[in-house]
Amino acid sequence: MTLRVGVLGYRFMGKAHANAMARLPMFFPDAPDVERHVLVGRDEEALADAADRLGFETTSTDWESAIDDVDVFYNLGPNHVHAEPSIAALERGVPVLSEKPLANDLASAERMADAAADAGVPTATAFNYRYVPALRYAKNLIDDGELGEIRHFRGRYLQDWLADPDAPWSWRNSEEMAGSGALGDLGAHTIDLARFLVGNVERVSGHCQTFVDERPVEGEDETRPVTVDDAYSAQAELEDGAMATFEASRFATGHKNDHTVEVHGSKGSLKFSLERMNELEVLREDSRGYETVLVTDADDPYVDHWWPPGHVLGWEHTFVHEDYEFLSAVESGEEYHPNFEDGAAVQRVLDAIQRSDAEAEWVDVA
Ligand code: SOE
Repeated sequence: MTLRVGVLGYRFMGKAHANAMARLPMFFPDAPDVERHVLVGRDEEALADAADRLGFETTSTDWESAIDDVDVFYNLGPNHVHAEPSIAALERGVPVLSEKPLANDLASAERMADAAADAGVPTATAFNYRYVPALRYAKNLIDDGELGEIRHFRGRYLQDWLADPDAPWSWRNSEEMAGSGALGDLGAHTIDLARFLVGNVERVSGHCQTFVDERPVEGEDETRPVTVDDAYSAQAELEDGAMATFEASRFATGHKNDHTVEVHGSKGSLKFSLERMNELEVLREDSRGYETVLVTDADDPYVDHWWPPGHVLGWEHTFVHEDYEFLSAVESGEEYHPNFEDGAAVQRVLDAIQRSDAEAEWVDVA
């Protein structure tokens, strides 16, 4: 059976997922047969061009009719567009992948998770960094007890694309549309990795900061207010008593897409950097220092689908792994993680950090 996929959104994430689907037949021969069936958007001319470039059969400017014509729906729109089309698709029994964060506010995320539970079909929240082979390898080390009792998780996601005050306004600067800034855009990834590698976040103390409070509108002679954070930091307690620190910024000059994770346990530690995404620094019990493991051996996660040892992978491969696993779950009907409940769990932490910042005190995660 061919899975007809409908995709809402055709810019950055549209290209990442269309590329991933195109790679499946060549590198994952046991993946479901997938047709990039309909591309959904508003601008008919831009949509037609995108459909041609991204390999879609048809286009539609009406998501409600599109979801009646597909076997899987990918919602890659801005955060405030995640809830309504995804819930409508789920009510029709159509599995949904939503880009992260799950929504622009907690209530919408909870409605999406409830709709997913009611529908009983696979859902995905697109936390693609779970699919970095080195982070899968890290999870296996932790789950096998190689690090002992986990005491610390430290996650940091630094970018600098808004350090220029003249960088134009976008939906990512709007609380109404995005829900938050660096916190939800970048922090959602790091908080999900904390859940993936160590455990749930139980309470937080957070700080959100906006450095530039209005930005020029591209092509217009006007500015719009920035109503979200440009950066955040938080300290947290994870289940089983581990301590966590989280940080993200869009103003970290010199850092382009610098996502780092460190975990310290009673028997060992590990360090990961997205800028060296094929490597994991590992400190094992009784060793004098960290060793650099190049996670590209044939028996390392996903590597056997690609190239011989040392022929490194890139950022886009995480989407291939993610779409392979999700679309395989859609075909088999098996449960998939990270799903909408995982997305809602991250949204509860985002909400708690915003409440803590507003109340200037520690806050339990709902
Ligand atoms: C923000 O610049 C961004 O594109 C995020 O939205 C993505 O989730 C992240 O993977 C890369 O940076």
